[in-house]
Amino acid sequence: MARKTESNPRSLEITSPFWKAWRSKIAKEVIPYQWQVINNERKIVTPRDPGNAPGQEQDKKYSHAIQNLEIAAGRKKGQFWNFVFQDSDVYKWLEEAAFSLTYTHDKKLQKICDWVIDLIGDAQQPDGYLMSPYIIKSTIFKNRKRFTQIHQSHEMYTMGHYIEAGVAYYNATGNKKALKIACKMADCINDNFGPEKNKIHGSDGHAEIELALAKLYEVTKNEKYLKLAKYLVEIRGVDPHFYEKQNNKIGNGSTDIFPNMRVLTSQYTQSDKPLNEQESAEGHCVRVCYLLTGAAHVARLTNDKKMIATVKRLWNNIVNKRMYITGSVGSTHVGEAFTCDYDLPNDLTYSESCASVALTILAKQMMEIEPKGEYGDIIEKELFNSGISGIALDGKHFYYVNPLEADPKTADRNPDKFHVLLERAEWFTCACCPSNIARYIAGVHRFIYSIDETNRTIYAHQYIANKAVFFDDIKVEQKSNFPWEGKIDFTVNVPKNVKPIKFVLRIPSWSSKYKLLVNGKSVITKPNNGLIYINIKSGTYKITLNLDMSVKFMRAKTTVRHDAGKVAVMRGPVVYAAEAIDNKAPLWNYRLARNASNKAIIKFEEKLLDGVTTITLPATRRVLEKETDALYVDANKGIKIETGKLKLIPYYAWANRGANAMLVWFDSDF
Ligand code: FUB
Ligand code: ZN
Repeated sequence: MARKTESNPRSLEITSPFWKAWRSKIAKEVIPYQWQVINNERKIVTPRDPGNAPGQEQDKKYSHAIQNLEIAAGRKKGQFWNFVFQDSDVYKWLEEAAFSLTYTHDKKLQKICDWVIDLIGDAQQPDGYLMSPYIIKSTIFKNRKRFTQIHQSHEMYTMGHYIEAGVAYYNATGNKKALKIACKMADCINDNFGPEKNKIHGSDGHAEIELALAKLYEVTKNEKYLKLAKYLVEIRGVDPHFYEKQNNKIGNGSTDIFPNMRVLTSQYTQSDKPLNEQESAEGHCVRVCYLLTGAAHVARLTNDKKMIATVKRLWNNIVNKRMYITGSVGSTHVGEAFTCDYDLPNDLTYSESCASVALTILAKQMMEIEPKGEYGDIIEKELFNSGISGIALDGKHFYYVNPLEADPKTADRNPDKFHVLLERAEWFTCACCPSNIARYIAGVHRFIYSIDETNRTIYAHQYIANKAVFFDDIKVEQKSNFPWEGKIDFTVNVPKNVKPIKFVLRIPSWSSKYKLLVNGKSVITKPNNGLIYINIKSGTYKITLNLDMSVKFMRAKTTVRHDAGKVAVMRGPVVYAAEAIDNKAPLWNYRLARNASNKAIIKFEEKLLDGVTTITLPATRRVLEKETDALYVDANKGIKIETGKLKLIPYYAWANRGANAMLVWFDSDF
């Protein structure tokens, strides 16, 4: 059966000033920094940990990630340290390095990566298995057999991350060993999991392997991997007590990998029922979004209509009812999870960086199923907001949790906010986010285009300036200073003797007004599902799209309690925030009048926060009352109001100038 597989531009060079700067920061600052951390060359200071606490002693000063693999490979002696999925920090670093090599061609880095591949190859067991704690067998892993507590072990999650890295490294450098290791791992999982009687009938407590196997299929075209991915998507929840039964065989929980995990419901791991029966996105956000990414990918490849409908249903639930305006998800730190529709607290949110990465890759898979503008809209929302708020401008500090409201006074005193940091941290003991954000930015090229070669259609989903070459030597150049300016210039060249193509542009949902010129002539056409289709015959076409970059006040649906009566400010895809460093605290006393957006002063400040466009708005402010004033007063007594200004910066850039209050939603008269 013909499969709708992914196709990529033959080459792509990002020229966008915004993304070029970010990607160069990843190459110059982030990759070397993270390498030092995972290779124990740098002592780290980790903050209070928001995630699950493991049932073993941790070394909070060093990562040990490379060292664990060295011990597993027999190159060094010692015990296993830190989180059970510590190996995945190496794999995500390897993937970010692989993506960076496509634009830096840095031979020195490639040498380190080759060394890492050899190390991984040495640590891998003859049957393909690799998970260092289970190979080293120290601490709580001493008498543990592999795959006996997959609720908590992350074995397939971790190997999935390697498979992704192996595929990326093979694609970037042609290193066959990297791919061979990935295939051996997948073979090992295939030998242990599947419908056959002698195999285990469950999937990892943390989805990831499904999407990784689908990727491995795309590069190898080996049907075995696709079949296994499908099996692992579908087996979850078939027996809702599967994990419980496995856990009970291990003991009463006192020696668990994560002793607190047993009390969580099966919804936490999306295993209360089969995916096709699930009506809403429940449980741990990253798990949900990774699972749906894998499910969407497999469903497209196998043309599984029922699963496509399931993924769409859950996608709609997430983006229409459970997502913050910045694109982040996860309303509670308890279980790092979704709660219920429209429960979107701005200060207590979890909004994990990994969940934003996960929602972006889910959107990418949705877009591959059906090229609608809404998927590109969400990718753009993530990219310019919660996706990059997880990393500091210095490239060496990271957020795990991305709140939309922060207050230094309560941050340290209110235990409900223990997970919210006012400044990004050097690292985390549970370090899933730092390398996830870095691989995301280094791999941003993946989100720009999708291609339907059969129908000779090229979709430009993102306005990230680039030069790309497609099938039949079709060349596209995109020039812009987005997101600060809304003029996007395309040059599309289709060689002579080549059949015509369709070139498709997304009209972002925030830009209902726009102007489109094709070869100087104005084109007036209504977008179809957020997309405009342009027929291109051979020759060179000049296309100019002018998007509406006016300042917009956004409100939430009236079902959202936390944002009632408030507005958030956006310009283009960028959500803005106020910080106390620019404005008189407390920020919650500011009020934006309905017409204030028309009086906005928009300024590109080159020296501020690596160069950002700021917005200054006329605002009123409730005067801060004295300590001696009564706590509650008759409202008829009125309140003193002063007029002033509110200065806003892009949300992603907050907390780069020391700890201070921050706010996204402001009182208004809407
Ligand atoms: O369990 C692996 C990762 O650690 C999850 O994706 C994060 O939420 C953190 O708990
Ligand atoms: Zn994370």
